[in-house]
Amino acid sequence: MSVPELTEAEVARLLADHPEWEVAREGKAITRTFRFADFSEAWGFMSRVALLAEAQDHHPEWFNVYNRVEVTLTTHDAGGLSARDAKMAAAMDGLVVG
Ligand code: H2B
Repeated sequence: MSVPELTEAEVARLLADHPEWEVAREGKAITRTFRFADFSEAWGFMSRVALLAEAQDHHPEWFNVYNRVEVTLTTHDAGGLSARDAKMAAAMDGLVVG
């Protein structure tokens, strides 16, 4: 299934809306490192994201050590960034504020 890749302007907008994220893989992905109080908090976040990922059929790449979760988002079906990554980044940001 083919998904449209974000334009440069759309990527700029994504970064403006989500300043904690940065571009990786020569513009093909975005990354953010989340830090929590401890492993339990980190795993709780990952569990919530896992449910979102299944619901959205869009899955993060991530690396966890204790309280740290390094997330990379990209869309294989687009060969780069798509609206799915923007949506997932927004959802993840929403889980760690408020
Ligand atoms: N996750 C991510 N990050 N990118 C995709 O292109 C993708 C996915 N595609 N999860 C989905 C699943 C696809 O492989 C299935 C078949 O819908």
